[in-house]
Amino acid sequence: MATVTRRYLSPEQIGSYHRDGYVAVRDVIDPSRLAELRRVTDEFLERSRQTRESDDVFDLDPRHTAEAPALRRIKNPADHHPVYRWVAFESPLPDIVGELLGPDVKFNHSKLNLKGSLIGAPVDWHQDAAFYPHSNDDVLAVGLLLDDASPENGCLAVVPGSHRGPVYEHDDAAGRFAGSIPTGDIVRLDMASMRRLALPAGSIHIHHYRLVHGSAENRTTTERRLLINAYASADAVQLVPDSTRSPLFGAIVRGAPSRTVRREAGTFRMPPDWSRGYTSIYALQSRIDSR
Ligand SMILES: O=C(O)CCC(=O)C(=O)O
Repeated sequence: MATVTRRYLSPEQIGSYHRDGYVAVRDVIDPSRLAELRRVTDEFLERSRQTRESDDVFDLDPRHTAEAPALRRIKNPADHHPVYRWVAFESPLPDIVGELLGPDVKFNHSKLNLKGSLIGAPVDWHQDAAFYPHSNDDVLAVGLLLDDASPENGCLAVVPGSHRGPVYEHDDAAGRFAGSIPTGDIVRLDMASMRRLALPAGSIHIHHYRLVHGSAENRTTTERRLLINAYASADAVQLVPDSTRSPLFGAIVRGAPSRTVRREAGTFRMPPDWSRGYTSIYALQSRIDSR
């Protein structure tokens, strides 16, 4: 059986991922690659000026204009530029994920969330598992910080240990999937233990896909950009159709494909079928009227 060589994570970091549902690692990407990622992301922002409506590449804030672009997400960035693809497949990220889930790891999806200066794009409390449930829980997301992230500019916030609790329904008062956990369930969580992951650019945070997490708006005059790549153990099978429509969905990033499916994830609500088109978490959450 293949084994995993541990080069990046200490036993303490691996233990804290399993106990708390998240772990942060500093200085994962070197400054020159980081500069390239920022430059390429600036180019996408420039390109978004020519776009009026969200499409397969850009998810636009309703305030977006050509003069003042308000791009809140680049969809499937690994499909659109070699440097984003490098992060997803060649950088230390897949090796680090292999140390947590390995040795056989597959790619799920990528997205680049942008919180422009004073624009915001807050993300309500949610669990990724509610969006793309799998047959087992060896599924996680890695956020690479392109800018220093702080509580003021909307760094990721997590509820430690919540990955060991239920996967909550993410519905609005009318029973429609709304992409966020209702307040009635949030108040039952240990919100006093909530942590805001303030970290320098080039760091990553990794969160378990059942972990409750979210982020506040950006109240500063600088940007907060977060490149997220999600991965799964090769024997975790997604229980809903792929909504990204990316050719990279399910590609093996480390090790080998699995000939078996591991089932151990328990019971939770199925999300809607987005196989013919997914908007974004921002669009879903903005529909919330009352709870
Ligand atoms: O960009 C963020 O702060 C969090 C994003 C997030 O949790 C998501 O897109 O699922």
